[in-house]
Amino acid sequence: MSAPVPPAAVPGVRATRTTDTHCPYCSLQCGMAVTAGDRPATLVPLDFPTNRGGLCSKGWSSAELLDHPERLTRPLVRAVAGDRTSPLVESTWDEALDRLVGAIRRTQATSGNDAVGCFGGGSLTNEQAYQFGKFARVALRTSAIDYNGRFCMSSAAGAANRAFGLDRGLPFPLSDIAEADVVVLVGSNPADTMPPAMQWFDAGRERGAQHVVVDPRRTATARNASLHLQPLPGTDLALANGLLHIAIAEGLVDTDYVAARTTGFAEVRAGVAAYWPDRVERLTGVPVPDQRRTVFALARADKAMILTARGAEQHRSGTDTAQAWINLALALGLPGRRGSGWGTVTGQGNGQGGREHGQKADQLPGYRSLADAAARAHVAAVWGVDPDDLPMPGRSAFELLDALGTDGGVRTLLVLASNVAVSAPDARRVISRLRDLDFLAVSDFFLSETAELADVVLPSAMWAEEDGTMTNLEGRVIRRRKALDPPDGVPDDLQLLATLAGRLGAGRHFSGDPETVFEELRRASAGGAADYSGISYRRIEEERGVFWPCPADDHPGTPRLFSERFATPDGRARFVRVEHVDAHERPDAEHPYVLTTGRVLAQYQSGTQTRRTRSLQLVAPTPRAELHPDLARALGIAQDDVVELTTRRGRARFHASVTDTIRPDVVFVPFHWGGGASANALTDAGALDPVSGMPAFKVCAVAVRRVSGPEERIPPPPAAAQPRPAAHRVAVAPRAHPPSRSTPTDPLTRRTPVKSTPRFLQGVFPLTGEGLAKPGPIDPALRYTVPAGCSAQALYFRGGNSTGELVYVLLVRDGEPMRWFPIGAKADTHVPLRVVEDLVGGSVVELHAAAPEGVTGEIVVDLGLVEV
Ligand SMILES: Nc1nc2c(c(=O)[nH]1)N[C@H]1C(S)=C(S)[C@@H](COP(=O)(O)OP(=O)(O)OC[C@H]3O[C@@H](n4cnc5c(=O)[nH]c(N)nc54)[C@H](O)[C@@H]3O)O[C@H]1N2
Ligand SMILES: Nc1nc2c(c(=O)[nH]1)N[C@H]1C(S)=C(S)[C@@H](COP(=O)(O)OP(=O)(O)OC[C@H]3O[C@@H](n4cnc5c(=O)[nH]c(N)nc54)[C@H](O)[C@@H]3O)O[C@H]1N2
Ligand code: SF4
Ligand SMILES: [Mo]
Repeated sequence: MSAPVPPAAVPGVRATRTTDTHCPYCSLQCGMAVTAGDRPATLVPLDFPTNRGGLCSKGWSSAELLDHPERLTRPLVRAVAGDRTSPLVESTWDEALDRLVGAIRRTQATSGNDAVGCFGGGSLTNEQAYQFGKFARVALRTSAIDYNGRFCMSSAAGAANRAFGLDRGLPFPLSDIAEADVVVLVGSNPADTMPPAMQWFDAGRERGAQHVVVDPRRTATARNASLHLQPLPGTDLALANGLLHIAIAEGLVDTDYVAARTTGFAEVRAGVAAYWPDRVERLTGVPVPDQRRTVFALARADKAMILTARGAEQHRSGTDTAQAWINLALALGLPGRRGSGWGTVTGQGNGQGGREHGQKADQLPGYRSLADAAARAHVAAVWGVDPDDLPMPGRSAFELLDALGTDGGVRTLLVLASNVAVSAPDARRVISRLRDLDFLAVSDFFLSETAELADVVLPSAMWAEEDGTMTNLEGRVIRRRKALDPPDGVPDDLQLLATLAGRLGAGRHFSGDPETVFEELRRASAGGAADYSGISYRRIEEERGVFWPCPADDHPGTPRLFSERFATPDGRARFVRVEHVDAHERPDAEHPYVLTTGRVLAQYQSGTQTRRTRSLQLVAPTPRAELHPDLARALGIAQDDVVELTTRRGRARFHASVTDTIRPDVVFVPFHWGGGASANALTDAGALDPVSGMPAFKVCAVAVRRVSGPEERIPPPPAAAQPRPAAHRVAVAPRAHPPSRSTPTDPLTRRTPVKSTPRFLQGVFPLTGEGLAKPGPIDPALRYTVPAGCSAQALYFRGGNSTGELVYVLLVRDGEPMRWFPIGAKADTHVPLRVVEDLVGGSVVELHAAAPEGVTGEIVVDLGLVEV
């Protein structure tokens, strides 16, 4: 679906081309149209069924990185081969690949095939992930391959496989959320992690739906909900068992459904008998009346859903926790009913497809098991190899990383699309393991913290420069389309693997052409749980994505699963009895608080990309630790002070963000930074989930101390990781009219090629109150006029209040207040704004404030807008 625009009449001006594709970042895979040609690429959102014309600030700014000055365009090797203290220098492809292939051969000759390992990622396309799994088993003949999804989706996947016989994150389209009368979100913060998805929740609430959010923080998602349960991290399993206890006691169980569609209820019923409400309140901190309201809401609703995400799942009992919520959903008869059920909100762009086609240590394509003889025979036949030559399952991600450089562990490692030096638990231990390797090769488009440690760094094409398929959070297989060429000579990961396989003597088994590889993936997945055999590039084009399983060309695909039967041998879903266990690390005198980690809106994952995105850096420039005002007061910490967090693994520093949205006994930090502010310098890898291998990212014991005032700088990560502003670009194209809302059937109306420019109204200003009912302009600088012919959208508002009183900031359009933002005494606020609200050309936007009469202090404001 590319629309070449005819060359302009002006001599010397080449054609531009607009291509429909999807955002590179999260699993929502928002549709966007990228225009490229004789000028820097620009983008506009598309009206795709998941985002319906919305994008978050990460999506809007994603094209900024395509020609970022720090983009890697040539391979890097060590100036002195074998000496990782010598600098990385540019080399030819021949030199870089010679060194990598030489290392692979040496390692395998001296230490065996399994001493060469592969580590992949959920941002790779299906074709790349599939080819990486095949590359490990066929070209390297190693069992050592796993990927970063182990840190992400593995617990939910383990539970879904156990309960339903199938792991597809959402067993229904996203739009079903709008139909549900009750939605319970457990450890999920889509208002920050998938903002455009909020329109489905908003639509539900507008119809009167009730939403319950279970999160130790009152997040932007929780603030919109009708009920917020604020448990201690790591106690979600006890809460779910407690809710089921109440459901049984109150006669709310759907006994017909349980009898007809499930097995194992008696055992679970006996198990939850011990989770009486008072005990659950003691374990979790969730008051009994709130427990009861939640169960009654779920049970009485016509349509009800339970969605879990990383907050519930990234624990050493993450699989059992997801199962506990599935047990509750089953007892209430929800899965398989339209507009109802349990689902997990997949995270990475291809977090779904990436976990289906063989990047996992124990897996073959189509979600087949590597240990299963029939599966080995099927896949080996497609690959044209002997099934006996396929290795057996290897170690899970952290186990693989923790054995690097040891006897019996991997000695030469190839990393594609993961930055484990920042994102793996106990990251400093992982960094030291990476240093123990004989040889490390990393493919990335920037010099990530992991790439900095490598012997060879291989540049890769970026999302808009490659073709392939992705599978979004709904299980919808979609097309990533190439909108422009990569920098000269830079391959995508599919081509890289094909080239490497050729050098290893296995070239005949591999192709660098995405559609050829997809055709093979179809055959390899045929008959498997994730069956793609009926899906083709053509069908994806024509049908705007196809939901798997799709076992035949004439099969319509499966938007909704389980309506008739579950994917287990007997067709019934399985209840599994699960028990609460205390977090492996309990607070004590030395480490008295609970640390949890997660995400902020304007940064993505290990930050390699978003920390380099200028407009996002302005929004979330520094890593901040959230602390409750009571805790801050007790420790003498003020807003923005530098604080040091210490756990049994290590220390890291953050600016304090004092906010009453968090439990007083919990500290939250984002994991998007490395160096001195590495959240994963603090987390523990000592307790992995026994089923999924998931580390306990979401809970450990921590001590907090004030280091200095806000002026102190946090020790920066190494120089190469520092974001540098992108070169300023001038749009050559004439400004087109702004995108307007269009119907879902009309994807073309949003394709106008325009440039999007971030705009900010921000700064620190003195404030003198004249009464809460008497707002006034804060400062003349906080005024912005949308240029004629353009439109703007407000993306977020952040504000901080140094006074001891509640103040309001108002977003004013043409003299009329549009939105009020309350900011508590000495508190701050962060409000994502609906990205779909358009401000038309000529509108004047201002920020005003109101404070009680006579109150003085300072106010920090930051309004992010995007102008298109
Ligand atoms: N802006 C942004 N968006 C992203 C990403 C990103 O890095 N940045 N990453 C993408 C990826 S890969 C993923 S996996 C998703 C993750 O998406 P989410 O799961 O929504 O994100 P998190 O912030 O990891 O965790 C969600 C919430 O869990 C809460 N939480 C912490 N501990 C507990 C607990 O023990 N119990 C409960 N009930 N809640 C707890 C946190 O306070 C947090 O608000 O986001 C995707 N989208
Ligand atoms: N403390 C804590 N740690 C966590 C989490 C948490 O909540 N708390 N969440 C975990 C979760 S859910 C996840 S998903 C992981 C993610 O952690 P990572 O695996 O580190 O994921 P990314 O940061 O997306 O890393 C991707 C890297 O690959 C590059 N890249 C992206 N796309 C491509 C591509 O197509 N090809 C190539 N060659 N390179 C590419 C990027 O530039 C980046 O450097 O972090 C986990 N770590
Ligand atoms: S929610 Fe944001 S990051 Fe996720 S796909 Fe959409 S625009 Fe990209
Ligand atoms: Mo993730």
